Amino acid sequence: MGMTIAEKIIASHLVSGDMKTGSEIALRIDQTLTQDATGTMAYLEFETMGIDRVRTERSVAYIDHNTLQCGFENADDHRYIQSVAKKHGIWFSRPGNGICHQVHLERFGVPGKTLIGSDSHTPTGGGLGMLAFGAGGMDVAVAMGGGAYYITMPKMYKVNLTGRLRPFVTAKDVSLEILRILSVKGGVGAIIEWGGEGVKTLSVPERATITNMGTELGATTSIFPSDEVTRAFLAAEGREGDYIPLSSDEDAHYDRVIDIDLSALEPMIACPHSPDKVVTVRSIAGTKVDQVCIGSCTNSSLMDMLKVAALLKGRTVSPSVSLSISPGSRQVLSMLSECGALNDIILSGARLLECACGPCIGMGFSPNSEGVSLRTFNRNFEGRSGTADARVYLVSPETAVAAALKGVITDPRDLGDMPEIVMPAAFRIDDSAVLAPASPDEAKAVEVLRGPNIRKFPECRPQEDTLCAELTLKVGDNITTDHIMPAGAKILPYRSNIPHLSQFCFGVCDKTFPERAKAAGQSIVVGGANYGQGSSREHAALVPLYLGVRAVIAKSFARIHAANLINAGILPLTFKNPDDYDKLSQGDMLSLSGIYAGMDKGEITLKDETSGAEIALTCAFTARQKAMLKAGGLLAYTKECGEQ
Ligand code: MIC
Ligand code: SF4
Repeated sequence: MGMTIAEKIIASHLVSGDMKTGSEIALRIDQTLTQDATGTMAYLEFETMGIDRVRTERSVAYIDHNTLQCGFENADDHRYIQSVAKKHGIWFSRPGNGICHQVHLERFGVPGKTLIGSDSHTPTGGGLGMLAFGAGGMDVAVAMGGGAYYITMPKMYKVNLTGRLRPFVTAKDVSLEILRILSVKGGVGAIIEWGGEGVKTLSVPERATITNMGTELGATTSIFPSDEVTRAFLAAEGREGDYIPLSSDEDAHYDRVIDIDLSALEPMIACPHSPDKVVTVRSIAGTKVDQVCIGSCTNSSLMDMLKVAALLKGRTVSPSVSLSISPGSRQVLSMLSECGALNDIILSGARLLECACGPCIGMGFSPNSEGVSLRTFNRNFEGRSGTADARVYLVSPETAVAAALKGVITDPRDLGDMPEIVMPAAFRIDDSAVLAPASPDEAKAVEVLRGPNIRKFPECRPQEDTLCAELTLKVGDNITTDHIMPAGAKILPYRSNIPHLSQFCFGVCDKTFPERAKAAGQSIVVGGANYGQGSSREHAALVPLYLGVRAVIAKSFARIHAANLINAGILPLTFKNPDDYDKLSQGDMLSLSGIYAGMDKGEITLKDETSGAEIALTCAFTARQKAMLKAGGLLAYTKECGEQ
């Protein structure tokens, strides 16, 4: 039988395992990326592995999340990452050079290669035909050391595109449409491959918008073929030599096929507070808007920005709207400036922000209270903008501009004709903000610079055979890592300081949790379905670990978060019968005994000592995961068995 694109890349990178859906496979990783908010931890972890130089083909450290620098903390973290990168063979993308996924696509992504990044939107690289995964920092550290990346062999889904997008309908609307169809859980356990005739009509940045938001579907990753469009993009980046063609075989098998006719789509919008609450823009037109933000790793390419500039040209932003624009990279910004489009943006009254994540992760530009904010980003989780009661909607750049001009949600087709945009045949290439690592000889003399904000990560504890602990927090479905370990301008600077971060753990759900968990010494958290969706931040495991959380019991887990829990030595357990969730109450004393035997059997009985209820839990771990839990997490395991 023929193979899908993903299966071909998996087969050529398979280190161990059987490519059978549901089995554990290990992949050789060609490239890694980190960003600063997860990078400090990843490099601290890499350092403890005692390996001099990365063993990947290319590893890049980006600074793009924490660029506000309200105190010394961020600058210290940047300096640490710059020095550790120089010492260990990692390229360093300076602050201001752009958002990791945008810059990686432009300058480093290569079709057919594997990439893991300590950021959940790493699948953006799938727009170029890479097999790219978001992962926890520890997994990235291990991959930098030459170790394999372990995943469960996913199912294969195909989205078959026909037709062509009409004016004012965009790749973002395709992303929102698939979220409407599949929901934030619909991609779990699957790789989503985009194919069909319609693919040829989409540029690489448009494809990257779509693979970027595959993360919101919960998909393991998303990927496009590598074709003439890919070749043209790489050639425009001066990298035609990196091109290889990639397509699926005619008789490749897909577990599910979804058809989308691009010509039939219209502008879409995701309503608060979930990326899958999607309706047509037309259906809620007229809603008053206070703020509009354009940018993020989803929609900050040159094409996005040129369209925005053309629509803003000669017009003025509504007096009741504050509009921010953050181009995705220095390349995008310098090209906007060279062709004069930047001036059209400035003259419209827009506020120009740095080439960084910025408002997307609540680093400034929080909306007014009860404010309505339209954003071209990928996430609109409650509180993520930094304003607890804000209502955030996700839209395309075109819909964003329409709202910024009119002051109310507006179908962008009401703006008249779409100005014609001509894409330059070549991008402006200037890699001076990407610093090369020291040579192996010079590296010895490079000093790694640490500041007082860089603290040790918490000690992982080997899993014992019994656990008796209080249920210190019970939460509902679709809990995101933004609930577990919020970000934002006040908290993000402390990503390398777990003790400080711990005060904010689960702050969105229950501000009293950290104190309660600390007092309990060790405890258990209970969640609903899709627990831990969203970001790849391992802090959502390391901080609960620091607070004594030993197990999380949920109806189901998001992939990266479940891996992060195991990496940190915390037991992720699922209810065999999801209705049993209702039998547990916060404050109950829970006990598990015979954990080792349970792990071998794949099932264990939980005893609620307070109510007397007995509940069957699934603990289906692979041999490697069991060994990791027993050792006390991935780093302890790696040290113990010398695995790399
Ligand atoms: C996000 O979009 O939530 C982030 C910030 O990029 C995270 C990473 C992090 O928490 O540092 C992600 O998506 O992985
Ligand atoms: Fe940055 Fe937002 Fe993209 Fe995360 S989703 S990498 S915060 S731009």
